Amino acid sequence: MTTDFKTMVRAAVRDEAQLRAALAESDIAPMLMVLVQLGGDLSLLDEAAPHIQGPWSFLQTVPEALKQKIRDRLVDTLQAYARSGRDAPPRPSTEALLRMMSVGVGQPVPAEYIPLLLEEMHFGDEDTRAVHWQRDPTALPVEDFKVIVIGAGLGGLCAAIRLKQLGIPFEVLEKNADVGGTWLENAYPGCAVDTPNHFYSYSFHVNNRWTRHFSRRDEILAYIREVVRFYDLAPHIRFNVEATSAEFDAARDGWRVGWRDAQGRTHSAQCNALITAVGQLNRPAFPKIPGLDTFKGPAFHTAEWDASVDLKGKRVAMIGTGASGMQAGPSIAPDVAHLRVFQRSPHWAVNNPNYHLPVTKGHIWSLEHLPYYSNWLRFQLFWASSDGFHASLHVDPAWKHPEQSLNETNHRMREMIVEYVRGELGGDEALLAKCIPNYPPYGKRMLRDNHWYRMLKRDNVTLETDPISHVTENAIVMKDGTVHPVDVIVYATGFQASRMLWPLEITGRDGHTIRDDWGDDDPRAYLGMSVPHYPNLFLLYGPNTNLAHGGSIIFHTECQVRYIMQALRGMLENGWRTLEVRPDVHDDYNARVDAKARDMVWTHPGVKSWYKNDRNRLTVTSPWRLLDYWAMTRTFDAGEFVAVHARDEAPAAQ
Ligand code: NA7
Repeated sequence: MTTDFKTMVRAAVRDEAQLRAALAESDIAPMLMVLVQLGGDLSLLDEAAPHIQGPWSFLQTVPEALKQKIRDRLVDTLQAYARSGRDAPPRPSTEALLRMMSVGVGQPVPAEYIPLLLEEMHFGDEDTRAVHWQRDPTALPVEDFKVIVIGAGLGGLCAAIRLKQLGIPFEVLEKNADVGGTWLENAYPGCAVDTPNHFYSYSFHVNNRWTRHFSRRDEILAYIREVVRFYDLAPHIRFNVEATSAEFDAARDGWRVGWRDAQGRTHSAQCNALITAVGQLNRPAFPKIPGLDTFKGPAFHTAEWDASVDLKGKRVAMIGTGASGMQAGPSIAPDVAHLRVFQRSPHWAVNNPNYHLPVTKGHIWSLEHLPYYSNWLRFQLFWASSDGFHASLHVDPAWKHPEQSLNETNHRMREMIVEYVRGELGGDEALLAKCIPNYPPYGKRMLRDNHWYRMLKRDNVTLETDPISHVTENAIVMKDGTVHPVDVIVYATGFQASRMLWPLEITGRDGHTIRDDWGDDDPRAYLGMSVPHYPNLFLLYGPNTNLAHGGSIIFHTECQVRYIMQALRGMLENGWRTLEVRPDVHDDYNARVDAKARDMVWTHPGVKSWYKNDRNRLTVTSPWRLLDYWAMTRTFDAGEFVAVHARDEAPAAQ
C-alpha cells in the first residue's frame, strides 16, 4: 500500500455503487482474505474452503450466494472502518495466516513459507528486501567505492536501485540504446510474459494497472521505463556501450572493465566491485543447417525481429517451437500466405484461461483501492506459479512408466495435457502424435498454450517434424528430398544460455578466465553469484538460477541483489578490500546442486535442453524451490568468503 490505510479506506467507500461494481469483478479468494484480515472472522474461511480447488481464479467455484455474502460483508466492514476512523488491524497471527493462505490457494501451505510470503506481500509500506547500513555510512569511505553493473535489464536495474538507495556510487553499462534487456530486444509479434504479471514485477514497485494478467512486451517495457524514471536511474546508465572485458586488477583490488562505444572506440574504467547482469536469454542461437547463408529472402531471429518485412501474403518458415515460437507462430499465422513450422521436438504446453484475458476495470480498481487486495493477489500468484508442484518433479524410482512421466502426479499432468491437446486438435490423432513430447511434462519449460494447436489446424499452416537437410536460396529441403519453397525464415531457436557471460572476457585473479574455468557449457558459481578466483565479482542470473518449475525470475533477482548488497555493505563497513568465495564452499554448493538435480525432471535421460550440458549436468536452471533459494540467499555469511583487509594483510580470520 502506498497510501495510508485510513485514507485508502475512506476513498474505497466514497462511492458505494462503484465499490460494489468493482467487487463484482474482483477475484474471490484475495477478496475473502481482505475481509478476514479486516474483520478478524475466520469462520467464512470454512464456508469457502470446499469451493477453492487451487490458487488460480478459474479454479475457484464459490457459489454466487457465498460470493455475495463476502462482498456485502466487505462493504459493511470497510464502511465501519471508515465511520470509526480505526487504524489498520494488526497483522493476523501465524495460525490465522496459515489458515488464510491455505484456504486461499486450496492447498495446505507449510508454515516454513510464512516469512517468505510476508516479505513478498509486504503488508504496509515497508520495502522488505531493502538493505540498510548497520553503521553510520557518513563515517565510511562509501564515496570512494565504485560499482559497475553490466546490463540495464530487470536484473541490472534492480541492482542500480539498491545501490542508489545505499548511496554507493555506481555506473551501469548498457549495450542497447534503451533499458529493458530481453524485453527491449524481443519485439516479435505476440511477445508476452508467461509468468502472471502481478507477480512478475518488483515486489517493491508493484504495478496495479497491468491491463492483462500476462502482459505483452510493450507494456512490460513501459513498466521498466517507468521504474527507471521513478528511481531516476538514467543519469547512472551509459547507453550504446558494450562491455567486452573485465580484468581483476590485483594491484588495486578491483576490476578494470573495458567497453566499446557505438563508434567502435574502446574505453575502460576501474571499479571496486563488478556486477554482471547480462541475462541468460541475450545472445540468440542459430541452427547449424547447411546453406542457411545462401538463402536470399529475409531471415531473422525472433529476438531480432525485422518489423520492416511485411509478412502478408508470404510463405514463412518458422524453425523452433519453444516459448518464442509458441507466441510468434499464432500471432503471424492469420496474415501469412502459408506458415510452415519446423519442429525438432514437441514441447508441453498447458492451457491457462487467464493467459488471454484482459484485467477487468473492477479488478484494477480493487488492486488500487482495496487495502491488502494487491498483496493477497500477489501471494495467490506466487503460489500458483511456483513451488506448489516442485515436489512432483522428482522421479519415483518405482514408477511404472519412467520414460513418459516421473510419478503419479506428473503422469496425471501428462494425461490432462494430452486430453486438452486432443480436444484442441479436434481428435486428429496423427497430428496429436506429432504434438505430444516423448519426455515427461516439465522436462523443458512448460509453455502456455497461445492457441498453438488451433493454429496447427489452420488451412495455411503445416507442421513439419522430419529433419531438415539443407537450405537453398529460396527453399528448405528435407532429408527425404522434399523441397519447401519459402519467402521468409524466422528462427525461433532460442539463446546461447549455457555459454554464460559470453562474449564478455572475464579474467580473474592469477590469470584465471571464465571461459577456461567454465568452458562453453559448464558454468558454476556459489548461489549462482560468486566464483573462486574472481574477487568482488557478483553475477546476477548466473549458473543454476534460471527458473523452470515456475516462479518469477524477478523474485530470484531480488534475492540475489539483497545478498550482493549485504556483501558490499560488509566490504565497506569492515574495510575488506576483496571478498572471494571459499573454494570449498563453492564446490560443496555445486555438489549439492548436482545431487539435488540428479533425480529431477530436467536431468531425465529423455530430455535434451538448454538447461543442461551434454554431460547431463544441470547448469542453467535452479533445482531448488524458491523457498530454498530465498533461505540460502537471505543473509550474506562472510564466513563463506575470504575477506582481505588490504593487499599486504593476511586473510581476515572467519
Ligand atoms: P527455446 O525454448 O530454447 O526454444 C528453441 C526452439 O528452437 C526449440 O523448439 C528447439 O528445439 C528449436 N531448435 C533449436 N535449434 C534447432 C535446430 N538446429 N533445428 C531445429 N530446431 C531447433 O527458446 P525460446 O526463445 O523459444 O524461449 C527461451 C525462453 O524465453 C523460454 O524458456 C522462456 O523462459 C522465455 P528442441 O526443443 O531443442 O528440440
